[in-house]
Amino acid sequence: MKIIDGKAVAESIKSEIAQKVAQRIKQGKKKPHLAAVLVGNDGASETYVKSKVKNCEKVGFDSTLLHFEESISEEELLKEIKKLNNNSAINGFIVQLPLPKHIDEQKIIQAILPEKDVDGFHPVNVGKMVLEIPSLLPATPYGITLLLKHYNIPTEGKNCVVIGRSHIVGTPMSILMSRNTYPGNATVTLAHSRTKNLKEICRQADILIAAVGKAKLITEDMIKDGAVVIDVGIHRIKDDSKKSGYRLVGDVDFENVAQKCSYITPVPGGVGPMTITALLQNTLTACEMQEK
Ligand code: BQF
Repeated sequence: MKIIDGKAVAESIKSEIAQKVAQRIKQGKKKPHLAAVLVGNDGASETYVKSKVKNCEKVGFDSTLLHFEESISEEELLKEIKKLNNNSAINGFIVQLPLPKHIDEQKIIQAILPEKDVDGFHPVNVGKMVLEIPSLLPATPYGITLLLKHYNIPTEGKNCVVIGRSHIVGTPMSILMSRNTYPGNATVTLAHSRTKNLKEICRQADILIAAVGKAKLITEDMIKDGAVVIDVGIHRIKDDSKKSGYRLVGDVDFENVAQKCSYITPVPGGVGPMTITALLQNTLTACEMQEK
């Protein structure tokens, strides 16, 4: 069994991005510039956004954090999105999800200029992904493809089971694994909350990608011997022995599942860091595309 070191792969790709930025500076080009929009005061969201901004600094990007009160109206937020669309100094921006209930997420996502949509959530980018036209890919699924590539994990003709059909992870992941390229060419099953016989379906998986949103739901009895297990879950479990007061666990019961796997991603340090790196890569790509 091999533990996939997402943190190390993320660092290595980030150093490549940093080199490309240094090269750009030498050629008299601008630094890529990412903006992040944060609404309200959710602790986890604040942590994620701060980490994104910090990672921009690490690779030499410019970054801007726009923090609005929970009470901002949909109309005001749409105005802010338009400003970012029209600001040629900003190459890409994200709106941290989830948004407060009084704001329609789809309306916000659709207001983002597709060329600046570095989260890859806009319908134009989703459509391009489906049609295999080069586009900005959703960060978490994109990050997972970078991990599979880095470890040279075969995917062609494999049974891939994706659990969870969110628009952010499960749905795009199932599309990427079905595409006629590497990584891809897998036979994909998309399981979800209405799926019957989840255990039997999972046991067929050569590659199991868990994005369920339930801590330790995936147990060893659901795993085929030698499977590749990618854990997208991230749950805070109260732990008074930690400085933060919590520890992180995934959707997979790591201790027991790991025994049966050929490869497995840990939580933390698996998919999470790759999500951030994929976002940085998208920002560089957006910047380069805008120069053409
Ligand atoms: C790690 C996210 C749920 C809902 C909205 C590194 C991150 C997490 C873990 C991170 C996530 C999860 C992000 C680790 C961004 C991934 O070391 O294991 C990084 O920052 N993520 C997000 O922006 O929004 C979310 C999960």
